Amino acid sequence: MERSGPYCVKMRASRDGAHVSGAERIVSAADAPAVVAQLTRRALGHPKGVPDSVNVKIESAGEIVRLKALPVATNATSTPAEGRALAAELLRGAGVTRIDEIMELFRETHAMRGAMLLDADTLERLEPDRARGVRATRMDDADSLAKGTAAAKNHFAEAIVLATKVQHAPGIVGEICVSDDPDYVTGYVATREIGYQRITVIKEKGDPAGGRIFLYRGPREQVPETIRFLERQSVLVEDVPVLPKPEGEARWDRLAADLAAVEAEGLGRRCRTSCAPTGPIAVVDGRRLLVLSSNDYLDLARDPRVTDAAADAARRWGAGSGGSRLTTGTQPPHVALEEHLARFKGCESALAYGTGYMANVGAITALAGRGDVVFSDELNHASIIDGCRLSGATVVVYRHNDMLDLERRIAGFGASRRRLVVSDAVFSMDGDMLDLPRFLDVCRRHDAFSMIDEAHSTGVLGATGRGICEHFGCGLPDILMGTLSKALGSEGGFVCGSALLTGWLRSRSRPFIFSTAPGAPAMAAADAALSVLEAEPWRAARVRENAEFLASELTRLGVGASTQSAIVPIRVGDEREAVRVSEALLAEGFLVPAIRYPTVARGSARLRVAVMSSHSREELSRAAAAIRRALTSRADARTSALQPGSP
Ligand code: WAQ
Ligand code: MG
Repeated sequence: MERSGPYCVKMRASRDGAHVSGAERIVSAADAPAVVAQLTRRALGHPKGVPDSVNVKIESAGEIVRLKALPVATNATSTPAEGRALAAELLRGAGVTRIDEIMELFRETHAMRGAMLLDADTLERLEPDRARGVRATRMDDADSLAKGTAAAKNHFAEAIVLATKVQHAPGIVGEICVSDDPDYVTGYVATREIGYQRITVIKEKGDPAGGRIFLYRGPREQVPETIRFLERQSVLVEDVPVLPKPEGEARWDRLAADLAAVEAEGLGRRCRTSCAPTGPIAVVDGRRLLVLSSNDYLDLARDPRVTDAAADAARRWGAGSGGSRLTTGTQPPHVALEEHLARFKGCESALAYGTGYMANVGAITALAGRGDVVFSDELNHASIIDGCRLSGATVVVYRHNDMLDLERRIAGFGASRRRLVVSDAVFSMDGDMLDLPRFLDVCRRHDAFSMIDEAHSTGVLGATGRGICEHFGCGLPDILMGTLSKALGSEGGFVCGSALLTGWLRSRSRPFIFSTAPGAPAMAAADAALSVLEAEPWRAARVRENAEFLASELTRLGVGASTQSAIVPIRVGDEREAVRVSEALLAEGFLVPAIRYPTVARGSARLRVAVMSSHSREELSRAAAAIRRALTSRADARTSALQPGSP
């Protein structure tokens, strides 16, 4: 049977041929990609400087010996002389006497990448290559994965692992170590008997000299075996103590460990900078990428009619609003946009918010409180979930788009409590559509407030892009929430409904009341985008046609895909696999982020492909082919685990 792992992963970063940083780990095959990513990040972000070359090597660990960490003690010294005197005293306990002469040899360890291997009694040097020295390698903290980068970055833990391995090498009777970091004045002495004895000050601050001396006692014939053990034997060290950091810094270590654990699961997030206007082309690290994940569905964010409106508004009304809507923040563009939104959606009134997230939280918390009940679809967006949680109401989650389940659950609560039912109109990570007519019917029959989130349906659904109500030709919900940040190419959110509803929100919705009003440029841009959409309703039809075309191309290629909106989800399942596929697509020039927990349930990671009205058929065909290739190329790219940004 084929054996896979464990593996030694070694990283070495250099600049102009000189060593900058290095690290090594012993990990399972499954963890190797994440560890490669972690070590690569460490190399690229090392405080000692930016490397021009990073080598990462993965080799089979072979047989592994497990050792218990040496016991650790910290000895506070206040001067280097005091530290060296203490080192001498500690080594004398191991029968090493010529300490002063040994300390003198640290003059020569400075340029060595490895340690000096010294006969403890004759002080004869035993390394085959004196310039390099002997390197202890193939070792790791047995729990390093669980401890994450905090442990990996920690000199202390690494030194204990090394010292433990060294003291178990045949013939070794002691070690003395001085860091080569000019700012790190702590060193240690180690023997099997006294363990790892830290010496807080063993050299002068600013002194770049440092090194390691391994002390050997035994027959010369045995030296090669000692070196083999140090350089070739894989060792995992158990129970490595956690660093006693300078007082008051443990909170950051714990946070770093928590973050590292998140990253090791394939759940780390990054932001990727695109140096291009919002639109179907992104420029990342100098490479042009076809964007297949934008919510700027109608390609309006860079439309000159929209950007001119924003620029004009900035010049006329200012960049920011200067206050809450209720104090000084309401300007004519706010009022104009709200009137336009209400007309567009066929409602009496509308209210703008700074973001869609705030609109959801603001509406739900204003309409439901302690004693009330909110019914929420299990796949609703995080901002709805957060609104429900913040409201303090009883939250009842019903099965996705299952109106029978909803009805059954509503019927279980008496009409004496205020009831609100909330659902996405188009579900953001699945792209499917709410059964709105039945949803409204259930709400009406049970006298419950109906609320829908039109973030992904405004500008996309309906003959003229007015959204899900236009699509179904049905009535309106009580509360219609939407965003200015997606198809409308601007930023912000809104709530539409009756004048009574917006009047209530104006007086009761905390995110509306207690945030600075969005700036006039964002309001004017959204207003202009609405006008573009009214003049060019073909954009909405085009985005749907594009999504259907992409889904049919994928299906033709054997990749399961369907859509009811601009969103075409492609299920992958495993988080790290989704990251890998996303990266493979990136390498081919397509920007499709991997969507992972907590955005979707664990184990249901996916690619969220979203099309724009301006994508060409040719671009979508190429994308479909690339997606297929990326999904089927799993073996080749397995070792790469850089994490793309994703919500
Ligand atoms: N094998 C043998 N020698 C090594 C190795 C190795 N794997 N790695 C480093 N050395 C030698 C090399 O000459 C370096 O210049 C020298 O050791 C010091 O290495 O708070 O940071 O990586 O308890 O600078 C010890 C105190 C810190 C930690 C040690 O060593 C604590 C440290 P550095
Ligand atoms: Mg160092």
